[in-house]
Amino acid sequence: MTTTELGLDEIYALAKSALSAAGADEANADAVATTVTNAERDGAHSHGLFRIPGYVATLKSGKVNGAADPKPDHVTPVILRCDGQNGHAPLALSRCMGPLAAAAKQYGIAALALYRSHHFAALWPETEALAYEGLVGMTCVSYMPMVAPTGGKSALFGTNPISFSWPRPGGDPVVFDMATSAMAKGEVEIAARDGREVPLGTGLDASGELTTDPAEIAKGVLLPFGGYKGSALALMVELLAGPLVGETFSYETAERDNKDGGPPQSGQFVLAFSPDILSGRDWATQAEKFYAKIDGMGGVRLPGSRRHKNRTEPGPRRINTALVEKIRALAAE
Ligand code: NDP
Ligand code: PYC
Repeated sequence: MTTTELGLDEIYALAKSALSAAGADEANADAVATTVTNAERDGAHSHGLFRIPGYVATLKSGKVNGAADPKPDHVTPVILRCDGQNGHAPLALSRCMGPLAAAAKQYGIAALALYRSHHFAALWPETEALAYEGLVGMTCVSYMPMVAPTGGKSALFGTNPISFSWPRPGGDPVVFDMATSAMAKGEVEIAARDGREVPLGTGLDASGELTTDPAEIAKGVLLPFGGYKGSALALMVELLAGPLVGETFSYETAERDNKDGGPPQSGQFVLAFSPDILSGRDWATQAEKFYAKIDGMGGVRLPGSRRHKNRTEPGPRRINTALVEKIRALAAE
């Protein structure tokens, strides 16, 4: 793969210019470009610049409102609902996380229901934002059908990621962020682009047979991770990010989508809780002892630590050259 070196400021400017050229206003272009830049900063390439052509497609097709002005609405002191106004999710989320954290700090627990929103990113920005406020965070989002429930051979679930974060006073949180499919669709697409095989068990080809060829999986379906256990978690995400927040199941999402290749209208559920209020003891010291045990085991690492290490790298990031050229062309339109 040929790559081009770009600094984080160049990544941000490139992403923002393509979004602006497609009609996003300053606030929306800034929010999406920031999310994309932070993904590249952390080495989360499948949800960085790789997503810009899809974001742009939704602006051009008119599916997404590039001038959305979403604001959280307190339904109760601890329940926030936010109408995403059919914008891309990053602006709504950046405006909701502060009020959600404030409610959880005051009352011990708070939840956000985001609807009429278009999520195309990783989920750790949401849970990490809560953890840096000293809160435990959880979130999930559904998508469009790509994953066969265990026992089936046709797609019903989205890749339905779940993220969880735990705060570490004075340090980076412990955070996992994972698709409930054996592999995120973005990772499968990048493997296909780069000519790499994927592990057996990732997905089925169009005839329902296991394959390691990501291009064949694209014609078939992904499988849940961990068999029926991952399938149950994917089902949970369908419910939490669908009916619970006033949105659709992935199959319903796909039925109304215009198939422009970018993120569909969908829902997101975010939960924040305060260990200070819930625990009644020194939860942070207790958790640190647990992490020390994990670190002492050898060969084991905490989830999130790879990204946090990447984050400290000051230099430019290496981006697929064809992708850079494609986004430059979009920015020039
Ligand atoms: P990965 O399988 O790469 O990683 C999942 C989690 O496991 C990460 O938190 C990762 O931490 C951790 N991890 C990986 N390897 C180890 C290890 N050896 N030891 C301990 N922890 C480990 O992620 P996925 O491919 O499942 O998902 C990639 C991204 O795709 C996610 O950010 C997800 O939100 C996004 N996504 C978004 C969707 C959407 O609809 N918006 C849909 C599906 C996925 P670390 O990061 O430190 O490696
Ligand atoms: O990687 O599965 C994925 C994905 C879907 C939507 C955004 N990312």
